[in-house]
Amino acid sequence: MLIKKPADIRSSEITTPQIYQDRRRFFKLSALTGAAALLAGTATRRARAEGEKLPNVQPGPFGTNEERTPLEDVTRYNNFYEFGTDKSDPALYAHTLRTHPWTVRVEGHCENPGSYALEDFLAPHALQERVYRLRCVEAWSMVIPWVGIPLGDLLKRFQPTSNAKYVEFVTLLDPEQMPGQKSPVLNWPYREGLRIDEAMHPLTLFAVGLYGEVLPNQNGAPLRLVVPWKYGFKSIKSIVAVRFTEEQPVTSWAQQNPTEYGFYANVNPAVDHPRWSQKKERRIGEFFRRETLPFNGYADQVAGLYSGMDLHQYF
Ligand SMILES: Nc1nc2c(c(=O)[nH]1)N[C@H]1C(S)=C(S)[C@@H](COP(=O)(O)O)O[C@H]1N2
Ligand SMILES: [Mo]
Repeated sequence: MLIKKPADIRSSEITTPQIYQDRRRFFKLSALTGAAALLAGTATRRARAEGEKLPNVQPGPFGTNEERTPLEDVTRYNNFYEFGTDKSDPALYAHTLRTHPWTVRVEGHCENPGSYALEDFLAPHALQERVYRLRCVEAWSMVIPWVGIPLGDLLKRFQPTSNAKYVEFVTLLDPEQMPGQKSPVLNWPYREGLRIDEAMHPLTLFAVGLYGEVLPNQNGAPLRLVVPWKYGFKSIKSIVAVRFTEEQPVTSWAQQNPTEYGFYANVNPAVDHPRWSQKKERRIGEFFRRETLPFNGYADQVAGLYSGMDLHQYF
């Protein structure tokens, strides 16, 4: 028997017509608006392809004016273990990922759970550009102009209840599209999580593009998280589920090696990784190493989230 995988099914197919109507009303959509209209060609609902220009992107807050990492490096030096563990693997192999149609499941403690076609999930938010530093736990960094939507604005529409203390994110599980999942380097699917206040913080972004264009597959198309004050592994790619939870979610790297990777993973030059220092980093494309800044340079915005916490214990 041939069974469609969730990723192949549009929300209009999985829900009854009545529920679908209600959902359209919930999203106040008479036609595609906002991000959805920009991601799809408005008239046709055809998905914009990888690398296509995203129109009407407005500059957003919190940007850095540091020199941007060239597009070639942003798209050819990646961590995306679903396509291999070498930095060059994702650019070579991520083309097997089908990013359209794409469904996002919203689950757990919220008033509006359900499976949403990506277009409906993103509508009606406007797209912003945010130039953020991304600091990998392996002590390299980049400056990337993301295009996306503040995660908090998006999550509010699903009305998390007071039991929602954390948000869990899950990557697609499909070893045919993601051949790296055939080897047990991680406990698939890749999972990440944030405390609800971290998820709602205005710096936290759901990205759908970079350099003004639709997100390349190797960078986590069609939807990836960007949390610029945390090590890169928190910024989970190709997300298919968002779950509001009461308990702290189990996250892939913390599960794989709890002594080396913590749940919080805030960039912190004062807390070394057990196998290397975190005091400095190599900005991709530069020769001399730079000092790593607390919270990756976003301390003014986010240090308050952790006041009173021992960041050596909660690393
Ligand atoms: N699903 C998934 N998300 C992931 C990863 C991964 O292997 N799988 N790698 C993480 C790590 S370690 C980093 S540093 C960033 C890299 O993002 P970039 O390749 O867009 O620079 O993605 C993060 N998100
Ligand atoms: Mo990373």
